[in-house]
Amino acid sequence: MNKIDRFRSSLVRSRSGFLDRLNHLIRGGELDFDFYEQLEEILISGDVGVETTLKLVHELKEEAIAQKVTNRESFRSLMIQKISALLAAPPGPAVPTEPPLFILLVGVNGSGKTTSAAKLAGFYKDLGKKVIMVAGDTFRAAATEQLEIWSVRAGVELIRQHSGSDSSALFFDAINAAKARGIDVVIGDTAGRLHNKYNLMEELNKIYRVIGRNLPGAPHQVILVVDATTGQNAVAQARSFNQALPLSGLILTKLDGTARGGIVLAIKDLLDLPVLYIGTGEQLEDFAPFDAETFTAALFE
Ligand SMILES: Nc1nc2c(ncn2[C@@H]2O[C@H](COP(=O)(O)OP(=O)(O)OP(=O)(O)O)[C@@H](O)[C@H]2O)c(=O)[nH]1
Ligand SMILES: [Mg+2]
Repeated sequence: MNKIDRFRSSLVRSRSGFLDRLNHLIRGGELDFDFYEQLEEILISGDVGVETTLKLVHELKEEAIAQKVTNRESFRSLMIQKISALLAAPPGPAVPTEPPLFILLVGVNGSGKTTSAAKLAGFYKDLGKKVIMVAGDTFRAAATEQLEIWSVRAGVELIRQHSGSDSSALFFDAINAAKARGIDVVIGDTAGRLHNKYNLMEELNKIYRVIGRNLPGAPHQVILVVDATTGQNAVAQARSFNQALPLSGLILTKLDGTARGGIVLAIKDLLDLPVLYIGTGEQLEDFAPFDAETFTAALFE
């Protein structure tokens, strides 16, 4: 299966939930009061969130009137355009004038950071880049072991230290190693942390500053790894992490395990943070860059 097929098949599960209801609703009929009520209810049930849903439906309603759209078939096209435009992300990461490109992964416990670090490493390796991963989760010995196993699978070198060492110091050293060896992309894993724990968020900010001190402009991309099954709490996570250090966007994991997925719309709408990649399983290949058009098309297939 290629990436798009895999993505589609993972969405099949989503389809049995709110997407089926959505597609059923917009298949035919009039645009009456009842229709808009149901549309709102379905979107909210799909994790789009109350605020974004109300705004989206209101705007769609206005556009339908302005464009004299009176049936659900034409409304469907309007909706596809609207969602695709809302989700459109700026093109790729800001590539530094000189390598390495430094990507830092952050997120709450168990969201999929370590797995995503390996997937991302594999992704860049496939593009022909020289990649290293950094085992920045120095809290737990098991975390480094886990990334070690992934680094073997991905065929990518790992920079590690004994557990309990300082994460910022490790990143600092990793940058020196990357410069010395002509590495193109450095991918940093970090320890999971709850977004409402002040000290842990402060530590993340310190890591961010130390990286920037050794490599001006870095980290070039700070990606929040979010479990798609978390639902609306993902918005709160994104907001808090974005206050600790400036996020570039998200990796949305475990899309294979949710019947919803509308959280993508909420986060982009409320925080203007794009989804950059999606995770659709536990293997290295279960990963793809997020593409707004493909995603939207798959929703309304
Ligand atoms: N189904 C599915 N499982 C995933 C995906 N991504 C990660 N997982 C699983 O989620 C669990 C946690 O993944 P990790 O990568 O260890 O998460 P983490 O954020 O590094 O966790 P901590 O370091 O403990 O904070 C593992 O069992 C992974 O196999 C995904 O896209 N789909
Ligand atoms: Mg981890």
